[in-house]
Amino acid sequence: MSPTHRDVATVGIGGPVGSGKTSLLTKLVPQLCEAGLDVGVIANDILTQEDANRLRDRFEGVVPESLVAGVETGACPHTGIREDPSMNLQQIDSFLVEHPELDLVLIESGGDNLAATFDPELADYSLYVISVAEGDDIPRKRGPGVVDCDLLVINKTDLAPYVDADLQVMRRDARSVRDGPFVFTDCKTEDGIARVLDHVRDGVLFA
Ligand SMILES: Nc1nc2c(ncn2[C@@H]2O[C@H](COP(=O)(O)OP(=O)(O)O)[C@@H](O)[C@H]2O)c(=O)[nH]1
Ligand SMILES: [Mg+2]
Repeated sequence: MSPTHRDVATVGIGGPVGSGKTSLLTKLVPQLCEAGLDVGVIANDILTQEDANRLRDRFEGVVPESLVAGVETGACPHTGIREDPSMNLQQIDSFLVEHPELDLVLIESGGDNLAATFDPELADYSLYVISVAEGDDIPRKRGPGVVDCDLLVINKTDLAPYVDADLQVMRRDARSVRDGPFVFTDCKTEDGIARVLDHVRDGVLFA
């Protein structure tokens, strides 16, 4: 029987616009491929292929072009990952026509608030990416994305001194609002990326 989206592991990457979701993808995907996995990537965008095109350029020689897709949600991208994930699920099915060996699909979706959560049918494991530059009070605002994701990623730690963000406060608040893990990252130096990869591997591939 031909494989369907149910046979492929999926990781959702949500978070506010500009927090570093695409940057994180560009760090994670090559390492997952290096580990021998066949990986596909979907970027949810309202009306454009902007993110998908950027990812295709970045992944040249790493991920086949036909495994990088933009899903144009035509509305708030959250709709496509939470209320009606069918476009994303269909995209995974289309990947499988040419690439039945596909192991894992990473799905990026941005939004302007803290509520972008993934339908569990679409994402087996979800990351939520915030940036220290949005203010160190973000974790304690208890947005559903921050609280409910499988792994909270607090990115751009390099910018903390320039925006008066107190990482100790963010650590304390992340601990208090979440039961699950969180990781501080700096996508420029790749600090913390290995820990994100460990969580993804444990959460999805060996679950
Ligand atoms: N200084 C710094 N800049 C970052 C970091 N991660 C991402 N950026 C920058 O932040 C901007 C938005 O990143 P992007 O990955 O496109 O965010 P997205 O909208 O969440 O996909 C880009 O200019 C990135 O180069 C980081 O850890 N540190
Ligand atoms: Mg992006």
